[in-house]
Amino acid sequence: MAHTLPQLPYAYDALEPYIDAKTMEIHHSKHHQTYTDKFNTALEKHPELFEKTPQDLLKDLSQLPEDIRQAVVNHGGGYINHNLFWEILRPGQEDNAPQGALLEAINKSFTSFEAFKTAFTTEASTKFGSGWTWLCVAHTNEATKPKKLVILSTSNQDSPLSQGLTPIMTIDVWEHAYYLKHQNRRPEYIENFWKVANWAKAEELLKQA
Ligand code: MN3
Repeated sequence: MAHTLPQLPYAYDALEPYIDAKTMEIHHSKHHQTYTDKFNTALEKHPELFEKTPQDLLKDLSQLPEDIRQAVVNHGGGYINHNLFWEILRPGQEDNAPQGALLEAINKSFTSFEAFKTAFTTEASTKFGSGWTWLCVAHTNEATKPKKLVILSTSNQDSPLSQGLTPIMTIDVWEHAYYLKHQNRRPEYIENFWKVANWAKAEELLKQA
C-alpha cells in the first residue's frame, strides 16, 4: 500500500495570522505531496518495504537496500517529518504553554519553560541552511522519570529517529516553511511558531515514547 498525504487536522487558514494560509497550502499540497510521491517511488523498487512503517525504516538505516537508502532518508524523512509537523501545530493562542507531564519533563531537563524556549529558539534561529529543530525524548537504559528531553537540529530531512531519539515537537526551518510571509526573517517565524505549538499533542507523544 502506497503512503498517502495525510489530511491536515485543520483548515489552511486556521493558523492565521501566525502561519498564513498560502504558505500552509503550498507547504502541504506541493512540498509534502512531493516527498510522499518520491518516497513511494523509491519503495516501489523494493515493494516489501511498504509493509514496514516509515518510522521503522528510518530507525535503522543500515537495513535499507543501498540503492534506495538516501532516497528513503530524504523523502521518507520528508514524509514523516511533515506528518509530525502538522500534528504539533494548532490554531493560535497568545498564552500558549505546556502543562502537566510535559512541563515537568521540560523543567527537569532545561530548568524552566522560559529557559527551554530560549534554547530552542536559539537552536532554530542559528541552524545553518535547510533543516529542522527538534524536541526529542532521549532514550536511556534505565527508566528515567521524568523522561530526559533534548534539543537538536538535523539537516535536510534527516529524522532524529535515525539517531535513536523520539521527536515530540519540531519546527521546519526550511525557507519554504516561512518565506512567503516572513521572507528572510526566520526569528519572526519562530516567534509565531510558539503561538501555534500544540503542547497537548507533544505531551501525548511524550507519554507514548
Ligand atoms: Mn517543509
